[in-house]
Amino acid sequence: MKRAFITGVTGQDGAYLSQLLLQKGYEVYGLVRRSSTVDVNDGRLRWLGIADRVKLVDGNLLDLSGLIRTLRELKPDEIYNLGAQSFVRSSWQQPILTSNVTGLGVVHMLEAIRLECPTARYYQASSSEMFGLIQEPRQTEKTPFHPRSPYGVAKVFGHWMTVNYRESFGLHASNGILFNHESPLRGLEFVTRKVTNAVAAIKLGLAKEIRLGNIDAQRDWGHAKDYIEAMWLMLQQDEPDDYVIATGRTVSVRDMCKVAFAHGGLRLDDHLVIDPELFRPAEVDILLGDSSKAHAKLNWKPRISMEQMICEMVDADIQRLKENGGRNRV
Ligand code: NDP
Ligand code: GDR
Repeated sequence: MKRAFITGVTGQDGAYLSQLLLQKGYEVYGLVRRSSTVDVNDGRLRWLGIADRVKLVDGNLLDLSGLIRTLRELKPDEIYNLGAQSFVRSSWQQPILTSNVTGLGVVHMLEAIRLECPTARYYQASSSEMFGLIQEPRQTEKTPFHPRSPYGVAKVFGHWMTVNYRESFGLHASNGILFNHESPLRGLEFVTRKVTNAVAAIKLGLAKEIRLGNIDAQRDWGHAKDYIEAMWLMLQQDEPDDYVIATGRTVSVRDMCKVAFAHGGLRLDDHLVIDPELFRPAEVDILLGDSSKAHAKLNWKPRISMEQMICEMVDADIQRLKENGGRNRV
């Protein structure tokens, strides 16, 4: 039985990846941060019905000694570093924390692996935010980076550290440069989920409006379930490498909203308020990925369209709001 260790196991991708690995017969361990509340933050794992099958380990990406001890004990075959301060907007509020967790946290993982399990295979969650102010209309593995937020800068650091440990120490370390991917388990602060949750709330009479920032921004949106398969595929290759994972189609926030509102039988213009407070100090205007390499080498292709995904998210939010008395917990 193969053993996997996932940081960020309580997040969107960590939950779906745990599910996939359990289906494949892996033993799955996940890192969780201590919190002062009684409940473990395992709502997503519970939503998928796998909370009792994932073994949670207390720790933090900021704590190198803990990571070393954990890897010494577990000796995992595969390690997926999904943990991060992942909300771009917060990274201007907390640039130092973001640099430490999202950037330096990667070096902590790489050092712990080098010391304790150098033959383990490592996945680093790189991001299309590294392209930022895009240098080419379609971004590939070769497109130069120009990050536009402290988050993007921290991801560039983690990306190159992963390349460096591969080249310096021969680690089987791969970067997945994933474009935006969403699902019913997406955090409520990200724009797709904010919109689908608002559509559900408006439809149920619990809210009247949604406040958004720059709705002209364009993103290449895919489904998390498709994207976590690419993570796993990267670690099954004989040689480590870096891959862009994207759908190859870009859609504005405005058009994504229209899909969500139409699915709820509502009109966006009746409920939208543009709030200047929600604009970012620097914006990533457009992203469009080219994942030809992943298609050729991993035989990976996305299956779920943006429209299917947004409708699934609206339906899930309506159901959850009904079940939870108007409050969404996952
Ligand atoms: P989420 O924000 O849903 O999850 C982030 C996870 O990181 C949570 O489990 C969180 O724990 C954990 N975490 C945060 N800080 C620490 C810390 N100091 N130590 C240990 N764990 C920590 O992110 P996603 O699942 O959406 O994304 C997964 C990864 O992929 C992230 O690295 C993200 O930056 C990256 N990425 C995501 C994309 C996307 O579109 N979703 C695209 C490209 C890259 P807790 O539950 O306690 O908060
Ligand atoms: P992003 O995702 O920054 O691309 O990072 P997010 O959904 O936060 O923003 C997408 C775009 O929508 C615009 N926008 C708003 N965004 C939010 N969150 N809330 C709003 O009210 C709003 N109004 C307009 C934003 O300005 C932006 O242009 C995500 C994260 O998952 C990262 O961790 C990951 O690396 C990248 O995707 C790829």
